[in-house]
Amino acid sequence: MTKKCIGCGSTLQSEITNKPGYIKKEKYKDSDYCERCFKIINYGECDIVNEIKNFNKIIDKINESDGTVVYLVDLLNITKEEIDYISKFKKNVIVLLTKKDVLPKSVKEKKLISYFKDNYFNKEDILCISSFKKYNIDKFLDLLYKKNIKKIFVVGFTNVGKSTFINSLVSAKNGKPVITTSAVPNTTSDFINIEIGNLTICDTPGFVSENSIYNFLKLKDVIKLMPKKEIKVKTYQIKPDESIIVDNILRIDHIGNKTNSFSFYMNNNLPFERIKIKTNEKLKMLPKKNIHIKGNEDVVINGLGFIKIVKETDIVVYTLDEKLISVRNKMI
Ligand SMILES: Nc1nc2c(ncn2[C@@H]2O[C@H](COP(=O)(O)OP(=O)(O)OP(=O)(O)O)[C@@H](O)[C@H]2O)c(=O)[nH]1
Ligand SMILES: [Mg+2]
Repeated sequence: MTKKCIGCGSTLQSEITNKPGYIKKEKYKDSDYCERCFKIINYGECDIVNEIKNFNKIIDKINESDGTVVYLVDLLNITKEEIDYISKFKKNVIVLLTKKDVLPKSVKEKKLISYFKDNYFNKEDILCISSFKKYNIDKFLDLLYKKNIKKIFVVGFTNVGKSTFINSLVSAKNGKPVITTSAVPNTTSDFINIEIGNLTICDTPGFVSENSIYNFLKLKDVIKLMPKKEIKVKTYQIKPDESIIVDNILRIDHIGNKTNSFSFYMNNNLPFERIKIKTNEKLKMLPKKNIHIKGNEDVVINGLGFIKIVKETDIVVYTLDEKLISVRNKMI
């Protein structure tokens, strides 16, 4: 009989070391976890298992089953591509905006939800959550109860926090959380079914986008960039001939003609530097994009965070790849 890893859902196997589910032959009988999950749980590290997934197959499987889709979106990394995926599900969808704890406390849930509805997806059932702070976990369980929902599929792009959320649901019901969670892309590699009381929760492998920062940086550097605590917003009044450099991954040249306010929502530990455009060539070898800002917009750098710019102006953004850059109405 085949056995599954309780951490990532893959079928345990002792044949191919760099495929999901690998476990040494002698450990197969007594292990609940594959070697990769064991390394993540005990040492917080692992190699990325390269497995091209057929996401349409995953979506078809969910569409053919009974149950409600719970679609998770990381508040710090909302992308249009991600939102477009929601319409692939031909069933009821509840949207959860995750990792509320990394946004400043002053940002109200109501405001975030109406922003999301106005700009992305107008659905009734949207909640902000934080699995780390146990925020709205009970409210979500109440919602399921009120709607008489007995089975949910927790879906979304990789690293939005699906497995962490499921573990917090299990904990809220006094169960033992066992699913592996990590900043490694595709931590969950197959469907995992968990029963709590009369609710069945199905964890699913996250979708991976070609626009993801994982395609342009080493894993340890992506992890370094992820905000882990409440962001302390850095606001600069930038003159027309000035530029801001963030670590070795972002340069924004302000080429407008009036001083403007730039607020950076990013990991607190990142080093910032203000320079003169003309006399400093730093990071100019990176791919660049010229952007006209209409005012009250965010420039989003996928995987890094976003920059709110108050007044109309022109900027040049240098970063790892053009695909990471997008502009939207200001969120906050
Ligand atoms: N700040 C914060 N980080 C979180 C929260 N939930 C999850 N994370 C972090 O986000 C990363 C991804 O979490 P996972 O739960 O493994 O994400 P996933 O969506 O299951 O990812 P895949 O299995 O790869 O699809 C981990 O580093 C988590 O610690 C949260 O509520 N707040
Ligand atoms: Mg997962």
